[in-house]
Amino acid sequence: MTPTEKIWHNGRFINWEDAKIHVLSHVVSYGSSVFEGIRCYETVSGPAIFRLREHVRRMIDSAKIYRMEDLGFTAAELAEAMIELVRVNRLRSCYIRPIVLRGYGQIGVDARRTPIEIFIACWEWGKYLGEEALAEGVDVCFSSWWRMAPNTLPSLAKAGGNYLNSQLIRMEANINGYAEGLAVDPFGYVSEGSGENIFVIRDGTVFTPPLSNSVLPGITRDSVIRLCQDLKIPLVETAIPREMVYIADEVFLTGTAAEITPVRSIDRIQIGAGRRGPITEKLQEAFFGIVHGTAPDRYGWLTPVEQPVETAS
Ligand code: PPE
Repeated sequence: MTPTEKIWHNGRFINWEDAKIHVLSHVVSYGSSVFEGIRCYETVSGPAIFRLREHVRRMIDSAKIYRMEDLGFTAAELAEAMIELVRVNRLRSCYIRPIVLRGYGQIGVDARRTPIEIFIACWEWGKYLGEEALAEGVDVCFSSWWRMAPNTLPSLAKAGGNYLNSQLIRMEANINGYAEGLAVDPFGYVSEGSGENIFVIRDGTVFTPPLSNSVLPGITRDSVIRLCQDLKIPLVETAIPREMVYIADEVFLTGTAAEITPVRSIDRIQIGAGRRGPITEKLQEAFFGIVHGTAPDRYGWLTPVEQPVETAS
């Protein structure tokens, strides 16, 4: 990761290397953080942040689930901070990572009296599952680990602690030579990847697990559902048995980092023709058209970032 100049902390910009917390901050022992991952794309008319409002909303929702009810900043202020951050770091495209955490002040599990701190960083981030992934597809496996059971760790919250489960899934997959691991939920239904939602296509219909299968309510997932509706591609949100993915015509993963990544094999079983399928390609085209500004922003998904005008000295 190449450091950028500034990180936003509780309302002001500090230097990248000064963005530090005390080792006894609540988050270090107990994983008490919620966060987001947001992409800012270089478009034909300058940098623009993808679905900023929805990401800020999900972060506030995640915080509320963990009883962080007063963040000290409104949604509009947090969104403005992110736009400003991209601007001060003079980036044309980047990944934005806001983190809300329980800081230093009280020890013990009850978190209510720890101070809440907010950091927002950004950096340039390339292709998540490898350069070739978007065109060629990736090889994935089912993990021996499952996603969290309902009433254990809430999957609708994008909380730091949930990524302990993701780490187990991702490391196992990578060690065994796969690009990513998929997990089932505690009832054996397909849930999601360690950092992506999943879509399965058969006979022209797109299937994706509903939120009750322990999935993160992905914003890319929501975008793909919207694109399917508009492209008149039938889409069904339903519980998916594991074996259904093996006999699919196409499978793809969605996420801010992974964007829309085709899957060419699962557990070494070839999916469809073993490369990106036609519906996946059509959805990619629609998605990348909007985020790169070559197609109209029909849904108001982009927030432009005005870059500072370079003045000659
Ligand atoms: N499920 C999980 C578990 C998940 O982490 C992500 C995002 C998604 C689904 C897709 O959500 P969305 O980004 O809103 O479409 N994973 C982020 C973390 C990546 C990382 O390695 O860190 C991301 O894609 O930014």
